[in-house]
Amino acid sequence: MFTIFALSLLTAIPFVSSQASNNTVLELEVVEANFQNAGIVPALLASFNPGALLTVSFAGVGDITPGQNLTIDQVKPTPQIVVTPANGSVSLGSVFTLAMVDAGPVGFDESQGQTRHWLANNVTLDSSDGLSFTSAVNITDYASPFPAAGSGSHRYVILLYSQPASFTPPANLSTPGVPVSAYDFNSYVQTTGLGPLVAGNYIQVEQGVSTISVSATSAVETSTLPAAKSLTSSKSSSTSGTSSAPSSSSTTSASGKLEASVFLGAVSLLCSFIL
Ligand SMILES: *[C@@H]1O[C@H](CO)[C@@H](O)[C@H](O)[C@H]1NC(C)=O
Ligand SMILES: *[C@@H]1O[C@H](CO)[C@@H](O)[C@H](O)[C@H]1NC(C)=O
Ligand SMILES: *[C@@H]1O[C@H](CO)[C@@H](O)[C@H](O)[C@H]1NC(C)=O
Ligand SMILES: *[C@@H]1O[C@H](CO)[C@@H](O)[C@H](O)[C@H]1NC(C)=O
Ligand SMILES: *[C@@H]1O[C@H](CO)[C@@H](O)[C@H](O)[C@H]1NC(C)=O
Ligand SMILES: CC(=O)N[C@H]1CO[C@H](CO)[C@@H](O)[C@@H]1O
Repeated sequence: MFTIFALSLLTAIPFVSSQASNNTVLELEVVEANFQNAGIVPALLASFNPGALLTVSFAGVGDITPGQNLTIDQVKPTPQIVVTPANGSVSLGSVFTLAMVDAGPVGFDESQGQTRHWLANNVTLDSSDGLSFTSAVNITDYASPFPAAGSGSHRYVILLYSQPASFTPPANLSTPGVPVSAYDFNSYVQTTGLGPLVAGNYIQVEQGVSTISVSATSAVETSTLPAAKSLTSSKSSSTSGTSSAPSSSSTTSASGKLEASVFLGAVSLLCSFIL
């Protein structure tokens, strides 16, 4: 048993070094799997196939993992956001709309829309592909999450859309300083002509003890994602036993990322041991 495992690790060695420089592909798959797992797809987004990673960083917290649970204090500062294309073929564009919406807890009835916590048009990129708001139209300034106590773990989804030249905002969302309110996010995207969706990420914030019941959650198994599997693509036997793609609702991405690095760490450790 161990021999087979060790042999499969040996065959995986050539893939390990290339993986180190291509974490973006695996990280994108982790984001996509978490969007599925948390029901963001299909409840908020019909589909989610981003060409880039949206790295969201809060002062005092650092880069978040998709779906990370944060406190209301941790999310008070406006986050810094950086966009990383999956590969050299992805063209990001130059003008964007950034939106953050409260999509409620998993299973929330979104038929009445979502709460607008941040909406900026004419966002651009700085020389490091960080979002720049210098010439942005800040429709709704970043309003830090503050979900009602006992209302469950809310999903705050941050999305970056390409903003075409034909973009036309609705009259009541066309000037800066519109306060937080509910709106039909998908209708906004469709009627204004935004798209495609470039990148996205999300956080979870909860206050108090939830008085609602949410559907059962299961962790995203990072090692089952295609980019992680390509690490071990030359062995087919040992992956077949693991559960396939993520199943239903919610998130454990912090551990997902951890699993990935633990997995890679274990591979390199064993490799150095074997060699
Ligand atoms: C680049 O990344 C995009 C988005 O993940 C993917 O659709 C495309 O196939 C990739 N292209 C290449 C050449 O790897
Ligand atoms: C828009 O808001 C950002 C903070 O999110 C701020 O840095 C920027 O100066 C604002 N842009 C304009 C044009 O007011
Ligand atoms: C926003 O950008 C568009 C071009 O994409 C431009 O036509 C428009 O004037 C800009 N709005 C402001 C307020 O700068
Ligand atoms: C903007 O107007 C539409 C109707 O045209 C309304 O449904 C929507 O709630 C309004 N949004 C805001 C933010 O006032
Ligand atoms: C985040 O909080 C939710 C609800 O409290 C919980 O179900 C989930 O396991 C937490 N996720 C992580 C990654 O800690
Ligand atoms: C081996 C491989 O796929 N390398 C890619 C890693 O990602 C960069 C972009 O970040 C690509 O340019 C490489 O081709």
